[in-house]
Amino acid sequence: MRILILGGDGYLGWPTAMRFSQQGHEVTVVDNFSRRRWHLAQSTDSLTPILPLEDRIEAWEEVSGKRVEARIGSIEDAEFLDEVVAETLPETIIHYGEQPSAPYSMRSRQAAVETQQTNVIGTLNLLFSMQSYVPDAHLIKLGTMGEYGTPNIDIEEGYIEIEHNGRKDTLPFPKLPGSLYHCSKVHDSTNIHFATRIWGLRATDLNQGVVYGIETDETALDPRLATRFDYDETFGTVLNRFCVQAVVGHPLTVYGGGGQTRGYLNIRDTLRCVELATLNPADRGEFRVFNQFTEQFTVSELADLVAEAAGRVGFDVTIESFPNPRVELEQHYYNASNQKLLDLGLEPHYLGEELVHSMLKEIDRYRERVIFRAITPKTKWNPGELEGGALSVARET
Ligand code: NAD
Ligand code: USQ
Repeated sequence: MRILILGGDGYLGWPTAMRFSQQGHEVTVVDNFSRRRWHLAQSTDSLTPILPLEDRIEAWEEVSGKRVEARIGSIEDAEFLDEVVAETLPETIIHYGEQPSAPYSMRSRQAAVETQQTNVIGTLNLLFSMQSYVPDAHLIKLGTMGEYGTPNIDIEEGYIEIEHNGRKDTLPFPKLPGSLYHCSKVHDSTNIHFATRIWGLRATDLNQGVVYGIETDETALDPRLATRFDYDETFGTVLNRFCVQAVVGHPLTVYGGGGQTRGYLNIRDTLRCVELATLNPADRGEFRVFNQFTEQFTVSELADLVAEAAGRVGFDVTIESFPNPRVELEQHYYNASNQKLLDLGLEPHYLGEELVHSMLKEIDRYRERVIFRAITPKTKWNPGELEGGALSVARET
């Protein structure tokens, strides 16, 4: 199959490219290296040393005998994207190519605008390129569980049957995004749904939970194939951060009460879910939504799990409650459905001590690279609380 992976230099995109290439698919990746630039701008870096894309591709060819093609440019650039799509004629497009951090989107007006410009306009451009050149291709778009927020009812997979004033309909599940990044994903979903209804495109929105993990089958083949692994307050996700904190002796940074519940999954399961969606495409005109996570945890449960597992292998771990920099519920109902990917054959890698131990071992190899000052939470959701008051939000911080 011809597969185009947008954001193929990223945490999830690079391992996905290797996986599909390993299976014999024709893979082209697109990236504009914005994620690398955002780190450079804030003087942070991936814990794992990552090679430049071309070097990764060469190393992969050497190890596997398979070639991944790369096109460098932004998906916000319509001319560039049209050219890539028209030349590669993908049957499946896997779209990871967005600004993925909630804190980044909340740090300033400029960062919020950049996030929505990158994400919403990039995806809108893609829909036009698909309509023009590959209307039959299957779009697999990485969305987020955070589109739904934390409503006081069970969360369904994309749609809910509603009865109102004696009439019934099945409608998109209500959205309560918790950051301007999460809002961009809601806007994307609306635009993609529109393109399936009006133009007859086919799409799967993977509403993914928080991903953790440092290794996949392919990255483990050679250190040169490592994917990025971030632990800083902007780009690191919570379990990856806790594991790094445990290794370097930083208190585990539980925000507020720690009762915030989210869906989580291992990076290996991300790859399998994307593969299952690829092998079982949506129909023409269908906007299919899968909730892509395997387990639910509170932040405190994750901290306890990491502290206990790390303690057993000799790390001295403390847990600290930090004033919550975000505006979010710290105690709430959370019960989300995730049946559809299980029905397609997903066999989850559940989080347990063994998995945490393997992460700690890998992280320990790179402990000298950890930048301590990048760990403490700084980005606040409420502008009024920022130093200098609301006016300071209008400027880049
Ligand atoms: P990432 O930042 O590592 O990967 C995204 C890649 O896209 C980066 O390499 C970046 O340079 C590239 N990119 C961004 N804007 C681009 C543009 N305009 N043109 C071309 N390339 C562009 O992030 P990730 O963690 O791999 O996440 C991938 C996707 O999955 C994102 O859409 C994210 O919102 C979503 N997601 C991630 C998680 C998670 O926990 N990592 C969870 C749920 C959803
Ligand atoms: N949290 C802490 N301590 C930390 C970091 C986070 O307590 O050191 C808490 C946060 O307050 C939040 C929860 O952990 O309640 C998850 O935070 P996160 O930073 O791990 O995840 P989030 O900001 O939600 O974003 C991540 C990815 C994003 C993806 C999203 C899936 O960066 O790309 O969309 O997870 S979801 O959470 O389901 O929306």
